[in-house]
Amino acid sequence: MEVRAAVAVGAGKPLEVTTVNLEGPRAFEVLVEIKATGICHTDEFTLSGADPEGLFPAILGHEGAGVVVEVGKGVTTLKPGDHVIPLYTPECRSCEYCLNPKTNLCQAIRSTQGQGLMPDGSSRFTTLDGDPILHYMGTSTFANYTVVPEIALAKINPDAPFDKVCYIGCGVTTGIGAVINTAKVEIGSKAIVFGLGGIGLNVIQGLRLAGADQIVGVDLNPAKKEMAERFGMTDFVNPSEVEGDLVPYLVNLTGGGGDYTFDATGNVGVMRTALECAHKGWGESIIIGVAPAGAEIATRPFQLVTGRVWKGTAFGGARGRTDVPKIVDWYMDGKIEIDPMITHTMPLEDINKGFDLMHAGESIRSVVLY
Ligand code: NAD
Ligand code: AHE
Ligand code: ZN
Repeated sequence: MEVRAAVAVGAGKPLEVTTVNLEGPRAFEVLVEIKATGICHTDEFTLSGADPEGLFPAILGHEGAGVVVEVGKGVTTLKPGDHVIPLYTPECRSCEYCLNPKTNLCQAIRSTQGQGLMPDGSSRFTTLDGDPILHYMGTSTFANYTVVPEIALAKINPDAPFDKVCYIGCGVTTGIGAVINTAKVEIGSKAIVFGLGGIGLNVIQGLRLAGADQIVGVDLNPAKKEMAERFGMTDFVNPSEVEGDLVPYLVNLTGGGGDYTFDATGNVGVMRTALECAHKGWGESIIIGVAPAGAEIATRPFQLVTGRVWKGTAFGGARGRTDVPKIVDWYMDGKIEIDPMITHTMPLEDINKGFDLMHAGESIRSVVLY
């Protein structure tokens, strides 16, 4: 079938909105009509050329929600009409990783997914001339129809609004999950969050949910302060206004350091600061941000010898088919908020404006409505 898609044709180039061919679902695959998709900083990271796994031409997008249109042979858990959120971290429930409660990193299809291919090693997308176009993160939600493996779809409450819950496909789950699943923050904790964008705000919302007492937000953009306060931030720090080293300033502000600190910037210098302002003896620092190809983190080993812990998290440690429907229900029950964070919406034709707003620091989440 012919579908509308925003194609990433090369690193640093604007997406090209055009009509492409999409082949129907093969065995264990599902055709999904995407109704809405968020634009995450990771899409920008890959489009910029900073992603070591970035391939072109490809259809990016990994924060979508939609409806099942057709299922391939062997699909047993989904049927046409089901409402779904595509998962860039699938959940096969049978690989060594899924069977280990210590991780959410299902590896059943990771190698083909990283090559922009479906699990059988081929792509469903081609140009109208028949040239292949690659998938991205197994989801390719910057198209109004996409094909996704059955194990990479979470079935959700059919009453949930697509234009809001698409954000649970990455940002909401990553931020809240980093607090609940990865850090396992206790009531009364003190926390420091670096980067108050689409992910950091959800870390803040997760910290409030977990009962943290002090939630310090750090961002170079003062325009992020107001929204972060709305979601539970107790103290705002703009590093450009701090005289001297940021680490002792934050250690002093938290009375010894954060019990938990989070990087949601992707900047390796910030990751070091986040680790070093974690409390001596027990502070844990969680890396969420994705750093460019070739970037490395560094600190004095003494920081770890003296009890700080450095951790990372992908998709907030969530097992998508199990956890995403629950997070959708939390939204429907009013336990978490999403609507104010979706600051801009646009049709697919204007998707590049969403990237411009992100670059300008003017949006939290832009959502494309099909
Ligand atoms: P965003 O652009 O919405 O927000 C980033 C924020 O960081 C902005 O508010 C910006 O002003 C701030 N910032 C940048 N440099 C800073 C600095 N030096 N000090 C303080 N603040 C700074 O991006 P996002 O969508 O929230 O994504 C944040 C990061 O998380 C990205 O690196 C993204 O790729 C990554 N991410 C990781 C996962 C995961 O599973 N690990 C999931 C989603 C996103
Ligand atoms: N491909 C990059 C890494 C990108 C990355 O870390 N992706 C996160 C999700 S970011 C969502 O916005 C992730 O889930 N990583 C685990 C995985 O298996 O990809 C690189 O550096 O090669
Ligand atoms: Zn993302």
